[in-house]
Amino acid sequence: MRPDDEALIVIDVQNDFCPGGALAVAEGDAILPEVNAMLGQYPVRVLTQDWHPADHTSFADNHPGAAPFSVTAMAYGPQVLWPRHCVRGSAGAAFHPALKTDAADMVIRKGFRSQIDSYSAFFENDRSTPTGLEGYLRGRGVRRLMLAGLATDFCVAYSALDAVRLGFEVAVRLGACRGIDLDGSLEAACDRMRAAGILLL
Ligand code: VGL
Ligand code: ZN
Repeated sequence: MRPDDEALIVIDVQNDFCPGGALAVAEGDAILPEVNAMLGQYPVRVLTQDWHPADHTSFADNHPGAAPFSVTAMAYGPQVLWPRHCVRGSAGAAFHPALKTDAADMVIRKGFRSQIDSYSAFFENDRSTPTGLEGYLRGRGVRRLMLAGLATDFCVAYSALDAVRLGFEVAVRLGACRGIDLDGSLEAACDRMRAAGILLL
């Protein structure tokens, strides 16, 4: 077992991000054996779940004429318009059936406000509205984080970057992550994480 002050954060291992899902990440389900093994090794285990209302503004089909994967300007900055995914309560929003969810201490849902997306497990995309995860981790005495999940270049990277900004020591297990890679976003995200002092393993 890892030291008491370490937490594993498993990002968005949901059906819609796995092959066959609405926003499938290539080989998204290939990370399951490693993620499940890691869930047995950390004293604090958190799962995140992308959880959108049907009228969420990150869905391209809520913007007449907009193409999926195009970028629009929101009050809080640029926002990619995604195919409709992870609608709360839908089969696509459920965790992948092979994920060992019983091992989790905490499940945090994000992206539940219609007007703002939330890639990060810590803050919504305005980078200031908290999800509450920081308080949970500090309350349990956590100082170091290991991240894994989907997608490397969006929810994993945003979570990792927010976590270092909050003062946590952060590592990402790249073998237990897969990326979307929109216009080179995977390499850009890895560069930003490295520059921020995040250990990419
Ligand atoms: C994600 C795009 C939209 C992710 C979530 O989990 O990386 N990406 N919503
Ligand atoms: Zn989403």
